Amino acid sequence: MRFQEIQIQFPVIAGNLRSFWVIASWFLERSATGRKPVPPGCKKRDVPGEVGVSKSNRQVGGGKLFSRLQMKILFLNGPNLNLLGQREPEIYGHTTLAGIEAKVRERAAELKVAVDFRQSNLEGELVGWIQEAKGKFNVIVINAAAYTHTSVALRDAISAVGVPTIEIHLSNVHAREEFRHKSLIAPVCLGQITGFGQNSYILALLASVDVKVVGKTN
Ligand code: CA2
Repeated sequence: MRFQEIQIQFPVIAGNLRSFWVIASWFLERSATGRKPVPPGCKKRDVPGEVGVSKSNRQVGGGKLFSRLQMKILFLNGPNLNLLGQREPEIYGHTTLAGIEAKVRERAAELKVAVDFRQSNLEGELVGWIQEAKGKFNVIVINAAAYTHTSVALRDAISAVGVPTIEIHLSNVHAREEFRHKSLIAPVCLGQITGFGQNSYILALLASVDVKVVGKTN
């Protein structure tokens, strides 16, 4: 190759090298972070998986970024809900808690969100799970069962961690005994879904996916 030819070829070679480097660094960033980086020439809002999630919602706890694909919802169930389907079907239906969990997981898979589903008869264990949710879950959905009406500890935990929380009930607590009308956790929750049987869980899942306003993000 003569000197003149090299001079002509150089911009072409340099251009190809630049393109190669842009593509290579996109792949490197993707494998290092496990997330899809913004493709060259695209704006951040064009990236699939970022759609529909506000900045505040992605920035939950510990500076971690969550995309819609990675959204995590913690379902907590309080005392005696492990007995569902075995007693009082006229109030709570015939479905077991495992049956409800299966329905929630099915719908969550369609919505491409991750769920964790837990039950405890112990107030302290529920408090512990709420505390640990900070930075790990975007939303908590809680059927606190009888603790709804009695537990200052649950209310304080929900208030302290600042993870958006939705209160749910299978039965319509407002149509039952007066002591069930009062919820100690309602004032620190985003909202309450009550009286739709197992659909209360599905409605809460749908509401969770659209939660955009996040209080504290530490
Ligand atoms: O309607 C709900 O989801 C409740 O949270 C259920 C609680 C009750 O204390 C709340 O007022 C409303 C009771 C959960 C106990 O579930 C049982 C299931 C089968 C048999 C006995 C209790």
